[in-house]
Amino acid sequence: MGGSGWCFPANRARIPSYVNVMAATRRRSGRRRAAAAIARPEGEAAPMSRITLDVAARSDLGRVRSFNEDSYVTDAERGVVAVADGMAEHKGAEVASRLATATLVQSLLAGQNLAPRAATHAAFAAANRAILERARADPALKGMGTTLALAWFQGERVSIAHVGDSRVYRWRAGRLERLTTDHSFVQSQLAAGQMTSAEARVSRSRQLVTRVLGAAEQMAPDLGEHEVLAGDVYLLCTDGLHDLVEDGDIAAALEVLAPNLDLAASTLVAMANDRGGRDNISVVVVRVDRKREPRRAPEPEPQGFFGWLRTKLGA
Ligand SMILES: [Mn+2]
Repeated sequence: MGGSGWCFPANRARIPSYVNVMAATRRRSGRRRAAAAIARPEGEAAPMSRITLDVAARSDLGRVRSFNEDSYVTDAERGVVAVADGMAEHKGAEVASRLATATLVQSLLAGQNLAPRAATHAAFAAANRAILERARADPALKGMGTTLALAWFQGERVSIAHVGDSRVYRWRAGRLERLTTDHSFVQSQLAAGQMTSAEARVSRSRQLVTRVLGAAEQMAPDLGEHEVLAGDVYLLCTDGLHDLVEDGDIAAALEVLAPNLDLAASTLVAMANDRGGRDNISVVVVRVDRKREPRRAPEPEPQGFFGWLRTKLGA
């Protein structure tokens, strides 16, 4: 891991001051730390959860917009984190993104006895349905929609699913990897060789999303399953971040700031604002650690003369 070895508990144990700083940070911020809940199909033995998740999140208006239409949800206890970026023909963008994240979590919890893939599919379908139904009930909200990106940690696996151009990145061993492919016009142009990445970065069509929840009766997410390793950092973000902050800068920020997730999250937001803050900026960062072994109870102090004698004799 080179200079980033501090992610591993073995190294961390040698830097007690760091542990104390982290504990203090955690108390101040109320950041959630929890063992990832394990949802397995019935009959399948649940492995011991050996990992813990640290989660921090920020959602920021940016410097141009008047409303924040992004939403996020973090449930470290159950291993669920998600971001959503709402959009609307008239109004309701923030309604769509909030409905999506809330329905997603509810549905995942209801589907705990399903396999992760099926549960994730059902949860995205439920979110899509909830948005369509709300729009039908309130014509002012007609045409609202949202992106949705999910990371669902189950023991040593994570399910990644998304619709739209909100992204999930994984930072592992000094390397940043994008785990999602944008459903966007620019991405389709890139894939078809119609556009270079330099052109894509400045294209006026960067905001065009080609798949959103709330646009059609059927809206399936892209799904992926990945192994989770201690030391991994996952970043979920809306385009307010990745449109303005390049992957190299995201990687650098995570490399340096992963030990302090709150600082990592607020720094990423600050970087996007420094580059113009053209859109709402939402980030969720999740660090995976190995669960610490419970400390053994200290040996009782030797009592009385015989106890004293035993310490002298080294028995
Ligand atoms: Mn956006």
